[in-house]
Amino acid sequence: MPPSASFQDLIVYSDEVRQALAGGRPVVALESTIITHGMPFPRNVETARQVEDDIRAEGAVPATIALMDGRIMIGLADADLDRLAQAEDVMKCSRADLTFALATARYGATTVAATMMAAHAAGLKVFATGGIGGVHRGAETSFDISADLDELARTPVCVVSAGAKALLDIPKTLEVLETKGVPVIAYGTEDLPAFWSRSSGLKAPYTLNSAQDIGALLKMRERFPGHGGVLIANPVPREHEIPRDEMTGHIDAAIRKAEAENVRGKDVTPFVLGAILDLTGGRSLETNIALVRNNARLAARIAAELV
Ligand code: PSU
Ligand code: MN
Repeated sequence: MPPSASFQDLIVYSDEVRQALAGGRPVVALESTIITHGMPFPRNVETARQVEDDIRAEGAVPATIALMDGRIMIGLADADLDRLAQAEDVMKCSRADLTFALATARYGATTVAATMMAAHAAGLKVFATGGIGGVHRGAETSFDISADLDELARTPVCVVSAGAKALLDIPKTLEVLETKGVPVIAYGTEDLPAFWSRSSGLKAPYTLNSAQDIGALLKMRERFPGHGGVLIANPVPREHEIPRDEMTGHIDAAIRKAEAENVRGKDVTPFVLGAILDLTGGRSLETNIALVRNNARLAARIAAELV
């Protein structure tokens, strides 16, 4: 995706991010759909600020990405973060929605896919999130496969996640990632993490045990023209995990509720996350916050390897 001059004109950097890039300091991209569609107010905005501070504490600079007034914001000022977290009608923007939101000057929260596009255009190489989208259960009839997977295949950004959200079909998600040439690396474990749980029950394709080793892999990828992204799966800290056998029932119930209410397309992930929040009595939110913070800290250390 060679960015055109006019596309670059749409990018607005925060002062903090502009100075970091000019000074060759590490920067970590952050998505905004997790703020607007993944967590309830006011925990969403509190978490967004906390995650930014976690990145600063590791010596890197956070760049929360969102679409506002026809511009691609790379780093949000405090007031803009507040506006986004509370605004009604924020669009959930994946690749298909990005230009629509910009052309109509709507508020747009970027998913993993759209955040990767924006991060790459802005010169950022490392991005921290919670869990990526993937192949939904029943995709063989619904065809519901997240655009995050295609973006990982085409856009050279390292995405630090806690794995694929356990509400997905994780074996099929892994198959698609392999087909599309995306390396999947578990951090410090042989098991593939499953978002709220430290293990999906599947072995991870690869394991690396340090930010330095991940940095070396990314530098190797850069030597190959047309290489795409890399997915890091970082298990949630043990004290915050909800074990897999405990999550299974909640996930099944949430998916049944989505089917009963005929939820479709891009509404599925936010709906199921909300239902799981209710079913776990709010515990899934605490786990979600802990894993995002954990991913942000690792992403900052990886970004430091690349400057
Ligand atoms: N992880 C979270 N909460 C979220 C998401 C991920 O902890 O809200 C969002 C991400 O933005 C991801 C999106 O890209 O859900 C996937 O949506 P879909 O399945 O519609 O592609
Ligand atoms: Mn989908």
